[in-house]
Amino acid sequence: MKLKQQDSQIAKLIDLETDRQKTSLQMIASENHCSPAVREALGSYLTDKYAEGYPGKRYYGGNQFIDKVESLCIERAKKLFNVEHVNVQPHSGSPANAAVYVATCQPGDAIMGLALPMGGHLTHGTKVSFGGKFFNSVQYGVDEKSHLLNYEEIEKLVKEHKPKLIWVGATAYPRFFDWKRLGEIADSVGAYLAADIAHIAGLVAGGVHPSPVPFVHIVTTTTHKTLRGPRGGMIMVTKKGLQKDAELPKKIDKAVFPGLQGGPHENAIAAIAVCLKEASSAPFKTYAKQIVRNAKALAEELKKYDFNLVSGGTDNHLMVIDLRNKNITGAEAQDLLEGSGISTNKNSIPYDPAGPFKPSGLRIGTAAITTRGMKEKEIKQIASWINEVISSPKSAKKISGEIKKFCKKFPLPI
Ligand code: DSN
Repeated sequence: MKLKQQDSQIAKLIDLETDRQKTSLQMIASENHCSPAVREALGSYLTDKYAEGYPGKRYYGGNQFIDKVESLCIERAKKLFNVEHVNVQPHSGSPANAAVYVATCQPGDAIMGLALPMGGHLTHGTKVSFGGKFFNSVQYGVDEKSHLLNYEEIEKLVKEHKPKLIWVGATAYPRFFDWKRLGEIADSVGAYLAADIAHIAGLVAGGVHPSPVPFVHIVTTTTHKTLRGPRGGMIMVTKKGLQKDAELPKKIDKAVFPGLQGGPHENAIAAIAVCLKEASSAPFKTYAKQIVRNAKALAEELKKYDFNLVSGGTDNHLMVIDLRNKNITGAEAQDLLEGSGISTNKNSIPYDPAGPFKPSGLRIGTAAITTRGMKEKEIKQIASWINEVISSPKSAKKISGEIKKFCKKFPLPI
């Protein structure tokens, strides 16, 4: 029976959400629209199968095809990111990062990561998350003026605390990372260096963001942001990681299963495999390039309207607007834009005087609108809408009508 007949309430809500996505602009930097092929794999019969264990070593029968799916996914990830070992079972980014802690640290060990209010991720040692609860978490920040990672501070803290594990990665950092320098800093105390490339994985795959692979031991990622797959996570071990610790692949696999998870979501793994095939193609490289072009174009347009950007611009798919000169909070701007059909999220700016609940910033990304085929010309229009809504809130309703019309020209992948 089809969903509509079986459960009209959920069918209706799915229709409404689909319509919301179709008729508005998704500019939350961590979101994207995956392909119909990815969605087909995700909705396949593979969701019915239990496959605890790994290819060739399962705790259930009937995994002859599942093994092939998971192995293919692993091989595609190894080739795309040029790494030695991949675990594709983490249900998402946080479980992937949890497994890295379990594989490399003991409770109470010193670990380091970029502080959340500076653009870092919850799992990189924030007090309220497992990294901060179970480990001795030392947080580093960005330079107050340039908003770039404060490499001198990182080096000083690393020498002082000798962490077992150092996280590099972010949810709201618009600039490249100096992977080489970070590698040298981690090596100086023998720490594991883990790059969390969740936001930039598609850009790394597309060759428009430097890859951390030669300089770090471990790479984690989600699969649904710029990589444009289903919701999921991966943990990769690099050649440098193997040289540091030949047991690392085994430790990571054991940490994921049986350490933290039971049955893997093989439908999601099949969908990740599809997305990795897509991300290896020439059109994906063009897509990744366009994401960055669009982000740079948006940053320049916004600056013309006197918006201040954290670090002054962007190298990747996102930017963070410092709204203080516009006399509006991030939450207010988010709500106003939402009402006009532009979906973004409030975000702290570095050294935010307003605190995390009413932050002064707004994070905007271009991955999803680029998937819909929007380019520099459309970016000009979007920037002008953003400016109009924020400087004249009454215009939100009128703009929402314009955006609905505009969106019709840029359908979601069908
Ligand atoms: N929640 C993701 C983001 O929005 O960046 C990170 O996990």
